[in-house]
Parts: sequence; C-alpha cells; structure tokens
Amino acid sequence: MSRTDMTYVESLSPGSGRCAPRSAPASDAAALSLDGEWRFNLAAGLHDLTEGFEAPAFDAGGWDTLAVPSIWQMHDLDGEAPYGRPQYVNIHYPFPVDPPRVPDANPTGEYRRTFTLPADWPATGRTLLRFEGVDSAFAVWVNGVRLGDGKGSRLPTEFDATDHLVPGENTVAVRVHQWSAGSYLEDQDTWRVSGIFRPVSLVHRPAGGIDDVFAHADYDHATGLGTLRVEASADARLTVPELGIDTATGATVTVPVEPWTAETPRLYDAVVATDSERVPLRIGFRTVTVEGGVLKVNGTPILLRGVNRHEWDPDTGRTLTLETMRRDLELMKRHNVNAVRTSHYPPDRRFLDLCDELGMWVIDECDLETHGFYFYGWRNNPADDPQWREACLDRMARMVERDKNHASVVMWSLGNECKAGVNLEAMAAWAKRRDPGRLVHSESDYDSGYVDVYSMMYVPHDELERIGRREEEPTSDPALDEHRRGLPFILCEYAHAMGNGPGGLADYQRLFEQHERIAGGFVWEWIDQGIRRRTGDGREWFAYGGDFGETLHDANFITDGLVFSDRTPSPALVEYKKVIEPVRIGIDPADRTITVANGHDFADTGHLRFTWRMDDDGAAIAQGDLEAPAVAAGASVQVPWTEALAKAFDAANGERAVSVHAVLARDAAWAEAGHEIAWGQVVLPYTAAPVVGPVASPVAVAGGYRLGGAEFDALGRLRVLDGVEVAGPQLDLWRAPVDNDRIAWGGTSLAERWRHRNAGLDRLEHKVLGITADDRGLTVATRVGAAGAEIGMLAEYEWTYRPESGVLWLHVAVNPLGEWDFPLPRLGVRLAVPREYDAVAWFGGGPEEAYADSRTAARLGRYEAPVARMQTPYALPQENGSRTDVRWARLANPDGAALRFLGAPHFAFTVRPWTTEGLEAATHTHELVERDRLYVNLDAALHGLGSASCGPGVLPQYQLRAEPTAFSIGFGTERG
Ligand code: IPT
Repeated sequence: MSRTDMTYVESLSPGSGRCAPRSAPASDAAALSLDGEWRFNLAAGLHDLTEGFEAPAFDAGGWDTLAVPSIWQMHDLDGEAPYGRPQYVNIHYPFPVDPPRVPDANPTGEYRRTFTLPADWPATGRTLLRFEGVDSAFAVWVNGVRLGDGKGSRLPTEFDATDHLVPGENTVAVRVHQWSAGSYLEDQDTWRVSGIFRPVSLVHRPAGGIDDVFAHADYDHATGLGTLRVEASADARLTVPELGIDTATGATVTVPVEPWTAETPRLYDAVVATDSERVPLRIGFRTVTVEGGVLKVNGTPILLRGVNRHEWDPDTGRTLTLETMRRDLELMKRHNVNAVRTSHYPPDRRFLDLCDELGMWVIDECDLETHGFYFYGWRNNPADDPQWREACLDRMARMVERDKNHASVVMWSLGNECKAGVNLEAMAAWAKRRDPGRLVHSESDYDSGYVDVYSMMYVPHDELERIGRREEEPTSDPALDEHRRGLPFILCEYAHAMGNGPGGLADYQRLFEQHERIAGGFVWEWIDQGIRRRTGDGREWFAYGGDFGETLHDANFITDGLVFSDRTPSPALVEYKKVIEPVRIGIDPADRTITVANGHDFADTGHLRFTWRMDDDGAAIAQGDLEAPAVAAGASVQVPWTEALAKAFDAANGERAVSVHAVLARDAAWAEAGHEIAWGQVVLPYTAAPVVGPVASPVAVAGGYRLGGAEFDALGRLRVLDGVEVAGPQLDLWRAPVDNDRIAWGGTSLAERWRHRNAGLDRLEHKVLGITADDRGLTVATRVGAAGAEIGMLAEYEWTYRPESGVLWLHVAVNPLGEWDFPLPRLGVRLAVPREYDAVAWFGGGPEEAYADSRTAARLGRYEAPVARMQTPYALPQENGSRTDVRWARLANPDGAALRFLGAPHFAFTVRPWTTEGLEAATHTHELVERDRLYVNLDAALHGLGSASCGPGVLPQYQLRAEPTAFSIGFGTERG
C-alpha cells in the first residue's frame, strides 16, 4: 500500500472533497449519530502513522477506545494521561512561527469505527458524513476510500459518502492532527487541545430535499409588519400556521407580527417542505441597523450587557453537553446578561438555538485569530496575506452559512486579534453581500474602514468617554475618520474578570448609559477555564497554565471568568448583575416615593412584581408588596410608599434601611417566579448613641498590663480578651496581591512597588516607641516599617475600657513617614483568634465580598456564614473575602461563646483560616493550609481592584492613599 499524501496538513487550502457549506437545517430526513466509542490510536507525528488503518480489514482490536465527541488531552489527567495533556498559551504560538509549517511532533489521532447502515436507510438521494468540529485538521475515509480533508476547527465540514457506503456494516476512519497550517489561524487565548470534539453524524439528503434555507425575517417598527422571505435550495412550500402564511419559498410575505428581541424572544414555528423533506424552522422577526451612528434593533437603540464566552467545561474541555450550554444561558439570563460574543469562534450550533429561544443578542465570531504575529510587527500576518485569502473566506462562509437563520445573531465578527488586512476586508465584503441583514464587526481594526461598528477592547474610562462624545483621536485618513466617527461603538472586551475583580464596572456602565453612541460591552470573560483535578485524598482543585508541565504557558491568565470553572457564580458576576440591572429603583425617604425606571430596551415591567422591606438595624421589621403600574421600556414612574412602609419606617429606632425588589412575576424559561432582577436600597444616616460611663485604668502586672478583662504583653500587644487567647491586633498594610495588583503590561505592577526593597509592605516590622498606662487607658506608640526601608508609619494604639459597656475600644491613629508615592493595599489591623470561633455573623454589606470599586452589589443586612463560606476560591489564591461597611461582626464557637467587633461607624471585615502570607504562598486552592487560628482583618479601607491584569488600573477615586488616618474598633465577648 502506498503512503497517503500528507501535504494537506501544511497546505494553506482549507480542505478538499468537502460539500458546500449550508445551514444544514434539522429535518425529517434520515440521520444516524456516529457519536460514541471509537477505536483510537495516538501517533506521535506524521512519521509515526499507522499505514492502512483506514482499510475495513484493518484490525484495530488492540487499540484503545475513545469517546467521540471528546478532547483527547482531557483523559485521565490525574492518572496516566494516556493521550497527552492540555497546554495553555495566550498570544504566543505554541510552535515555531514559520507559516505554514508545524512541528514534526504533531500528535495525530487515528480514529476508526464501524456502523451499520440502517436497513430502512433510503436507497435514493445522497448521504453525507458531517463533522461539527474537529481540531485542527483531519482526513476522512469511508470503507477505505478517502473522501477528503478539512481544517477550521470550530466549523462544520461535510463529505459526500454516498458512493462508498454499502448495505450493512461500514467503516469510517478519521485522522486528526493537532497542528496544521490552520493552527496559524487559530491562535486564540485558550487551552490548545485536539480531537473530534463536536458531534459526528451521517445525514441523508433525499432527492428533491431542502439542503439549505435562508430565512429573511425583518420587522418594521413603524408599521408593526414583518416581512418574510425564505430562500430554499429547492422549490418548496413555506407555511407559518400562526401567521396564516402558506406560500412558495422565494416569495415575500408581509404580515403583522410580534418582533423578536433578546428581551422578548418571540419565535414563530414555520415549516419548509417539498414532497421529500420537511424542515421545521423557528423564525424571529427583527431588523438590525445603524442609524445616525447608533446601533438599533427594530428602530430602538439597544444596550449590550454582554459577556465573552469561550466553550469550556472543567472536565471535558471544549466538548459541551446541551445541558451545559443551557446552564450557561440560564446563568447569564439570571444575572441580567443580554449579549454574548462567541469568543473567538462559532459555538456548538445548539447554543445558538438556545439563544434564539431564551433571548440573547449574539455576535457570532469567526474562527480566526493570528495574534502571535503581533510580536513580529505583524509580518506575514495571514489575515493580510493574499495566500491565505481562500482559507479566511472559507471560514467566514462556513460560519455565515451555518448560522444565518438565527434571530439571535445580530452581527458577524470576522475574528479576534488579527489586526487588519486584505483578507478581513474580503470576508467583510463577502458577508455583506451574502447577508445584508446583519452588521459586520471586527476586533482590532481601529480604522474600521470595512465594518459597521467601531469596536475596541480594554479602553480606559476617560478614553471611552471621549469616544462616547465622538471626540476620539482621529484615525489614519480623513475619509476613514469620518466613516468611523459615524459608527456606533462597542467594547468587545472590557473589565478583565481575572481573579479578584474587575473593579470599575459601575463606572463603565454609567458611560454606556450616558452616551447613545456606545452600545455597551462584553466583559472578558464568562468562565474560568480551569481544569478540574483531585488530590490523592480527593480534594478538588482547578489547574491552569503550567500545571501540565508545559514549557511555554501563560499561567492563570486562563482563569479570568465571571463564573468559576465549575460554573458557580463569582462575586464579580453578582456585581455585574447589579451594575447592569435593567430596572433602576430609586427610594426617596424625604418625599416618601419610589421611582421605578425601566432600562429595558423593549420589554415593559409587566413581567415583574415589586416588593418592599423595612430594616431596623439589619432586621426586617416589615415587608409587603408594592403596586406599580407596568412601565414602558425607557420610561419611569413614581409611586408613593405604602402606608405599611411609612408606618414601619416611622416605628424603627435603630439604623433604618428601605429596600425595594423587582422580581419575576411568573416563571420564565430561565428562572422561576420570584427570581430577583433588580433592587434598590436606601440607608438613612444614623449615629449610634455615644459610649459613656467611667473609664477603667490599666494595671501593670508581671509581664505586661491588664485592662478590664484584657491582658497585654510587655510590648503592649493584646494577648487575652476575657479569657480568650488572641494575638494582635496590629497595623496591617498588606494583602495577598490580586491578579490586578500583580500584572502590569509593560509597566511596574503595584505588587512590585509594594514589595520593593524600599517599601516592603509584605514584611513590616513593629517597633514600640513607648507605652503609657494612665487613667485614660493604655497607649502604645509604634513605628511600623520594613527592613531596608526608610518610609514607615507611626501607629498609635489607644485602648480604653468602660466596664459598663463591657467593650474594649481601640483607637488607632496612623501617620505616614516619608514619601509614599503609591497607594496602599489596605489599612487596618490584623489579629488572630482561636480556630473554633468559626460561625460568622455580621451586620454590614453582603452577602459577598466587596471592594472600593466593586461594591455595587453589597447590600446592608445581617448575614451568617461559616468561615469557609467567607473565602472566595480564586484558582490562584489571592486577597478575597472582605465584607464592606460592617457595623459589627461576631465569631462564635460551637458552645455559643463569641468574640465581637464593633465599628465606629464601620470597618471592612475579613476572616480566614490561614494567614495572608499563606494565602499568598499558595498557587492553587488545595495548597491552602488551615491553621489552628483564624486571622481577622479589620480595615479602615482597602485599595480598589481595577482591571490592570488587562486594562486600566484602579480609578483615582478608589485608590487608597497613604495619609493620616484614624479609626476605632470595639472588642467584646459573649459567654456561651
Ligand atoms: C485579549 C484577547 O482578545 C482575549 O482573547 C484575551 O486574551 C484577553 O485579551 C485577555 O484575557 S488580547 C489582550 C492582550 C489585549
């Protein structure tokens, strides 16, 4: 047997022997899934192939089996990892940049299976072998006959197998190469993994059937009429029973309809039929336009509250179940997300069906990224090299043809991080010709000559504001500039959700809402792309770049999602939900009214129910329903407080908070009735009664001092409080750097400045300057600074005890010494208490962590949680868990004995079973080691989070400046 021609692997050609791309609508035609266990052999490269493996007679009995669809590197990673391990690289190519050549070490999967052609399989027509996604290049044989080859990992490929199928048993063989010329077009920031990762099927095409349809369904908001024209590849009949439509395909019908929007995803069931095939379609009528430089759907400007979504599952990688896709969308809808950019490739097609059904604006992005050429001045960039034109156009056509019937898809994106180029221009032109009904988007084409929206990523707030006013810096040439200035703007990526963060979301949202030109943005990114692992003793953790021994990798830059790898929402998603809530609720205690402003673009508030709640010192004393009329999109209404609310408000005598909640009135497809969409809360100014009563005097005792039930050592450090052993509190300026502190693109990161030899915030020493014990209390003056550093802080601790209240008060005065030309991570005190005080309760902001620039979602209330729940499990451990505006916090042991911390008026509160140093040292969650104590931080303030790991840092108003600061904290105990 002669060796097969392998030149296709490094050929620029997108494939051979393939069928023309089409939407491939589901129909009543015969189909056979070929998913399941296939025989599998992993060859090391093209030098190591199994000759003749495609022949029906080949005996693969000794081979392993592997599930199709699946990613071959995702198997048994805690064991032998028989098919290699995933590699994570962001921008750099994972192989030498020498297009179109790829390494000899080119893992190649050889797949084989047999199937029985069903006895009733039609004898006429054609039979296609369909692959939804194979990464990255592959060749296909049926019964030993080569059908062709393909590239374009996240796009479908079909081959005509008709002439090579036999009745009864058939053999299909597929050879899949990890690397190919196509890999140069797929340099996305994600795990580099391989295999037949989406479904495979055999589909029958009846003679006279409908291979393809293109439903054009527009909506005219002025008349309320929908216009429908369905093009079909064969003359067919179109019926839409609900609309009374029964016509020939190709004909244009205009009828009154309800439009489709992401908020009101109205779909009409239609059928396109010939004598031999019946194709059901779901049609949504909508019209996407740019008018006056504003992005509109159905004549109304829309605001995209979006996320970038990679397809990822911590156990199966890029292979997702339908349930996982639905789960993503349900989670998005429940968190007020209304738009998805399918970064950076077309998703599994079933995801788009769900977007149509549940309602989501989609930017469908082509499988194209050439980011690695950035490092070499974009020399030889395939997106700008005519040799790659066919490959680029092929990808665009396969996306558009597959997805053209989805109402949810409002824009075609040419790709990501390809700079600009002639091939992108050709793709844009092709898409506009083929589908004038959608807009064209391209990331990183700043001149925007051939696109319909001006799009950028990670733009800082001030620049965004200039863009919003159409006052941005001019682009290269006046004609282009004029064109661009007339375009709507989107942030196709912003607010990098890596680790703890992002901060500044609310500030972005304000700009989006202020400037009509800005159609919103897409947070980077939806999910942490961690890989689930287990320790020998069964503890779960999530792996990131470098955890599989990769030599070239980008570490935890892959865990930057709004949901953790296991899809639990991170605090960032909770924050985003509040920031983008589509209804704004204002509560005015002065004139006792509530304002409901409907920020939906289309839906009125008829689907919502409103409730109110009156809190007195964090405890609900009354609640009830609020009658509010349905408010039209974009409108607002003011309603008076109910009598019951006014009465409860007047009756309260502690700190008063009024809250109003907008919840779903009825079950939706994605959440149950009662699910909260939006809320408002107003907290009335409140001053606690001053602490009075005589002050106790400290007593000098052997080895230190005693003040009431408090015992201090000779250096004035609190050691025992009412019999409970404690250590500290002491000034603490340090936090385990968050990714946004740690990463600075090309500059000096904050963490580097903090750790600098001349600063040393991570290794502060405390020197006692003097201790005074007099009838006012115990005063300990200290200087806090690091070895080698000249700058420092004077910290004075003043302890007073009033026996009547049983509370020991600490007043801390902090004064910076020397020049502090950088913000502080935190400013507060840290102490240690016994581990058993595990039951946490607090009255303050919650329930999740909150930082200076990500605290919109924190609402005042009383909360309870065990210490474990006070930790946020970032894949790379880092500062987390601080609760904001805490009036009091309480740590109780199993006997009910408790330690209490009181604010004056409040503090930020963190409690962990490990030290900050332990948190910082751990590189994965399972490395965090619990100690026999709890570590409590009581902070006057913390520095914000920002988005510097990719984007702007902390805005000035959220920075923590080193300046004279004073704060007080009360310490008390309760007996069990
Ligand atoms: C940008 C990429 O488009 C995206 O894929 C991801 O890598 C993101 O950044 C960061 O996580 S590119 C960036 C270098 C501006």
